[in-house]
Amino acid sequence: MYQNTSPVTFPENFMWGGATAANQVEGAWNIDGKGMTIEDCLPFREVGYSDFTKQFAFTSKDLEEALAADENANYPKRRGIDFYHHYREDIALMAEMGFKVYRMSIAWARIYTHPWDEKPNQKGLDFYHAVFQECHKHGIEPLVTLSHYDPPLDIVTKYRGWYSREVVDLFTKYARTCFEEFKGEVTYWLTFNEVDAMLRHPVTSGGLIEDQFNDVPFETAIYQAMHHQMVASALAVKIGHEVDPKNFIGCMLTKLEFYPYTCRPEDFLAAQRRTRSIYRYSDIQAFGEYPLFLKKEMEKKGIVLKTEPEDAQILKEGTIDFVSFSYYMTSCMAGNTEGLDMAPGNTVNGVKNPYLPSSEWGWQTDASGLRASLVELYDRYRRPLFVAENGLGARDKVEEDGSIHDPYRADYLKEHVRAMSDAINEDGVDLFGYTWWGCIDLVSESTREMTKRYGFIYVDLDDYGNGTYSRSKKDSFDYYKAVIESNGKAAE
Ligand code: BGP
Repeated sequence: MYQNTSPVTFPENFMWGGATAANQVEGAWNIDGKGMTIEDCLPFREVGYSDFTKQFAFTSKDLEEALAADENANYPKRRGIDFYHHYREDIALMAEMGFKVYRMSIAWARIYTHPWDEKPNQKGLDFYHAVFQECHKHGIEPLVTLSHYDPPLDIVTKYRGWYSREVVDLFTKYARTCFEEFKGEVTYWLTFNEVDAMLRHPVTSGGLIEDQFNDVPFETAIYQAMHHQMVASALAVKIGHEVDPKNFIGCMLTKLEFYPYTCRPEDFLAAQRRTRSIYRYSDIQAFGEYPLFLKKEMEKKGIVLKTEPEDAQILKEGTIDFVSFSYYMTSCMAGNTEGLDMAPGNTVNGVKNPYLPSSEWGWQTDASGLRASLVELYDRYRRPLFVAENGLGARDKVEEDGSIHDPYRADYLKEHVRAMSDAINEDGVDLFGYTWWGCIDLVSESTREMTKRYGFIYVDLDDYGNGTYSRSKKDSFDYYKAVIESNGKAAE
């Protein structure tokens, strides 16, 4: 258990809240003009969690099957938790916990049925207006991610995902529509969720299906697609600032903390190398240019990017205002991993740390790692920080009277709140908000299951779509409420 080293206190206007993503909650995948996304095509697979490559494997054949599937086929993202029809109730529950901020994402394919359409889909715009108005009614500030893993399917089939330069224009058109349309309703924005993730799962982040790339090495296609996202992100930041100078726009990276497995120098170097690799793309978003170590990495791999003469200027002009990140766990790195136990994460493996507990899904929970991450990020970027995701996926048991006792979730929260407080008060980190991931149960990104639950709010739905979709409060609901009410003090 993380022991705080000074009293738990937070700045007066600290933004407490929770986070979700459109593709994991909305459902309503094919109504009111929503176009299909790649997420709608990901089937539920009974392959467990330890080998994420099996979960993320996706071929053109899988796509064909998805397109031919009837309504009995199990594509969990198509139903989500039906937030589309429950958002009023859900936001009211968030308000009851005292949320100051709700991090959510907009589904590009709901705003443009086809990304090349000239006009946006009015029903999609109406839906998000209604959601934002509902938030404001309760005094909740929306924090909106423009792209949280759900490239429109048209992008995949017509352009081979973000590999094609045309997608930059389509995305910036969509971004402009959002900034203009929701001006005054949204001021906190993120461009791409876990911006580094395309290197780990190119399908959901970039819409890249490996077997469609016979003319170019797949790795090159990934780096090329990343370049396009960087240009698109910078352009979106610029447009956002032009449309409303009040807009405060951040990047979002997967903050993974890696410890050296032993004090062997080669283990330290392995950990340092791995840690540095997570900054490849947020460095571009923060500093406006490719870091030298990324250029070297591409050079070594023989990757030559296709760029446009204006790209360098675009990257320079579109740097972000704040840095947000997801943080779940830490793991270890070793110079030589032979014979060592590996610990699974959602999409990242490392050597298992013998000093840390693991969640039921094998993620090694570690509040000290959050404190370390905050320090590292602040020292690197000198920008305000925001914890956009943090949480514990666990199996919950519903008692006969309907109650759900989840002390493990409250404990996880308590420790991480303590660690944030120390980072602010002792380490001098500028942190202005925290959104618990999956504040309401939702479909897992890596395994597409409902069994792994993050929420303070329980949703009656299983991995196969059985259930009433009804919402109920877990014990942790009251605990988070107390934490927010006391501005963190309840975690002391
Ligand atoms: C992050 C993603 C989220 C979310 C979370 C938990 O990587 O940004 O979308 O799902 O991880 O992961 P999982 O759902 O696989 O448990």
